Amino acid sequence: MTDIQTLESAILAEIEAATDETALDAVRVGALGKKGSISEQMKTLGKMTPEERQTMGPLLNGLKTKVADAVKTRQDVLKRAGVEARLASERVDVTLPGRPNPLEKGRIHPITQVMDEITAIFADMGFSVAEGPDIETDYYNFTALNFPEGHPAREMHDTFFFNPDENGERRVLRTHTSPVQIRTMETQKPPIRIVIPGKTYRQDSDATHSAMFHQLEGLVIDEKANIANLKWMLQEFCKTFFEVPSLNMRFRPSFFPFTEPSLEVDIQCDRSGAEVKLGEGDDWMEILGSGMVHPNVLRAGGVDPDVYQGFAWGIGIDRIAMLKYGMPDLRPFFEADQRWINHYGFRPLDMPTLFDGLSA
Ligand code: 2NL
Repeated sequence: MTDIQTLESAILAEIEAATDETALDAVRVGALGKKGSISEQMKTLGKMTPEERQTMGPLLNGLKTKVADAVKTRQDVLKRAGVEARLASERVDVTLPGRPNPLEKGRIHPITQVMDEITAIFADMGFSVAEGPDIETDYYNFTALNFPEGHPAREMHDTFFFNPDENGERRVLRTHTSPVQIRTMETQKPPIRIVIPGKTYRQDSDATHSAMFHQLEGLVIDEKANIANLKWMLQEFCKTFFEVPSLNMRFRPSFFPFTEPSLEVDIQCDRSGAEVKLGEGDDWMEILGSGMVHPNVLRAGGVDPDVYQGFAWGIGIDRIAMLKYGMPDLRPFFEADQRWINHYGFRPLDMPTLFDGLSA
């Protein structure tokens, strides 16, 4: 008698103490399962006298029912508590304003847009895109590009120099993307047709110059690459990029250490109105630099100048972005002002392609 009462209060206490459904089920199995405490008691009925059995049988059955009922009641409580907890944790304020889809609200920076436009044009001409590190060695930034040691051109670039390392070598923030061309020549056999978009750094900044700016360079190397190819290709590029059907160009002799001969390229424009019009008028605007790759540069890249020749060019991205999209000031490019990017930015899914239009 007391045994059964003790067992009953022990089991009922365990049921009350169970704080989740798994714990409760363990209690149930511990009492009513095959080897549970109540089932063990049931097994003793067979060895009892008929009188004992007559009192113990109903008592144990009653206990069984009571425990089963208590488990069920506790289960309902725990289930409801679980639902309440979930409702509380997953509560949603349906009166909050909806979040705009990032694809609708986000904007592509004009620099990224212009880089994508230019790479789309050159990809169509069979070029691939190459990239390299922003931090370069003095060798890749200058020496391999035919800048003699101590030549003033090294200082002309207003280079950001790092402190010299233990070997006395000083690394630099690349002043142009040309080191990538040297690295490519070292690892790829001609013919080579690459464009290199990327960040470049020079220590001069004012209203029209930022210490970090963007350049896109191109390189073609094969056995017959020549100035006629260069001129045609740049003309096709300018017409496609500025989205004009025809465009006069002017090639002026210039100097870069890494090209010989070197040419600066102007495009026809009209500045008589409020805004500059390209492809009409009788004025000129400088747009890019180019030339035939200097034999010393080919040699530095492991290319034999007696077998191969090449041409290269470089364009300042930031400036032609301002020109194409009528942005009068360079400084907001890097100010992360939402109002500016909302005004001048591009929709993320409108990828520039030659068949859909570059700036659709
Ligand atoms: C400019 C002029 C230029 C190059 C860049 C180049 C690279 C190698 C060899 C030869 Cl590895 N040339 N690049 C050539 C001519 C001009 O850039 O005014 N850029 C904004």
